[in-house]
Amino acid sequence: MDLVIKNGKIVTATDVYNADIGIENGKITEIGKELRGDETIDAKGMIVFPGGIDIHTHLDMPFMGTSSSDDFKTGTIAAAFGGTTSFVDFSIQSKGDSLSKTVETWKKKAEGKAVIDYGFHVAVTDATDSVIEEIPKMAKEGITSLKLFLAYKGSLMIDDGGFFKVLQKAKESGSLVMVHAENGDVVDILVKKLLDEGKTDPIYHWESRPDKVEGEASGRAIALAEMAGAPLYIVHMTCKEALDKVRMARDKGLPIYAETCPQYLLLDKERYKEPDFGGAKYVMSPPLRMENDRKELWSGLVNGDLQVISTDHCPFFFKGQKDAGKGNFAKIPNGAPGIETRISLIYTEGVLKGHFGINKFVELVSTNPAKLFGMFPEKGTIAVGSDADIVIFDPKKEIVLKAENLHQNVDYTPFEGFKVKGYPVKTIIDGKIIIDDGNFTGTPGQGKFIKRKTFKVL
Ligand code: DUC
Ligand code: ZN
Ligand code: ZN
Repeated sequence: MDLVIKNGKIVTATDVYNADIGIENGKITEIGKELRGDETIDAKGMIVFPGGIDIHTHLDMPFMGTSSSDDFKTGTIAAAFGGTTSFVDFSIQSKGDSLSKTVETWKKKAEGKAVIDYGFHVAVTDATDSVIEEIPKMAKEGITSLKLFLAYKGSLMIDDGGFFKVLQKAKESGSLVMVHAENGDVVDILVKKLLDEGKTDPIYHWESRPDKVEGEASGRAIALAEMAGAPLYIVHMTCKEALDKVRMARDKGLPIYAETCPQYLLLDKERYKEPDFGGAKYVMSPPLRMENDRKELWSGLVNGDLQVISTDHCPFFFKGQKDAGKGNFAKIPNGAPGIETRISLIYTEGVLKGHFGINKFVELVSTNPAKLFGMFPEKGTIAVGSDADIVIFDPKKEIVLKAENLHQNVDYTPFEGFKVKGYPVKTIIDGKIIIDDGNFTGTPGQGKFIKRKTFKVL
């Protein structure tokens, strides 16, 4: 065997046990006792779990007059430091472009740069008949999820007719439709009203996107999916108003899924009041919510109404990018970084603070994303035959998160000063150690495109 991980405690979504893992040609070939290989890692005292899978990222994305600041090299190195070994990024259709061209554009961004494995969703912003007809071809090429925005009027937003047509075709093709659920028409009116009243600070971003805007759009998206007989995945859920819609749908037995992100679990709207334009760091859509919403999200994870924790990693520099919105909150590029901090934050805040156990943690950050997005069982678990994408995690390692110590290409983290206990010390991708006790040992371009399978119910 090429590599053996010895003496670790293996954790999957279902099991916890002590065993060695044998790896050959990038795959797990044996799990047992007393295994021997050319190279050995002693994982005594460590937790060994399947690499994190982040199915919601925006690397090198043109948006709001600028581009997200991590490209496929910096963003994936940061991901690997944080224990994420695969991700699915959003390729976003420019109006007039075909879906094939869209995905090709994003593949070029990744090639030669990504250090972890990657897939793409395709975001449909212009649902013409020819674009709808491309959906089955996309699915055959491994692009088995589509994204629609019900917000960002005048740029990314799609109308209900376009949304419905995509849902119908996706169902036929075995693809999963993902939706950014905020009512873009209402947001547009509220933004104009606030600006007319001279309300320009970052806090008014929050006021322009109330929780009912998300609740309404979530309920509408679910109703359209039900009418099309299609499954639906709602991204970055933030609040009770929206979660209640998912709860009702799932109680009816509908295949409705939703994710949340660390920022919505751990931060709230008070952040928008940070002085010196500091609130701009948290300008993302949907916005941070109230304390009670955070509680509801934790309970949604525990009860299974939310199945995934992803990041919506979409970084912009505070100095040089976010400041485009000084004097007009609507010009602050929406988004925040998080690809590097997800795993450790959720272990600390979710497992150590007693919200859920370690199997559930693995399920939320790796196994469920792999299952819902057509990557299981090659990814998302530790089993014979699976890809050797593995994290060796020191449960005793304590770190205070600071932007200056992270690898994301951005000058802040929304989690500055958060104390975490438990941190990845080695990250293995395809059987290769690419993070080795704080050092990057991988090669840009080693990450491979993941041709994903069609959708299966969870
Ligand atoms: N929300 C963000 O905050 N950034 C990128 C896109 C999105 O929907
Ligand atoms: Zn979104
Ligand atoms: Zn997003």
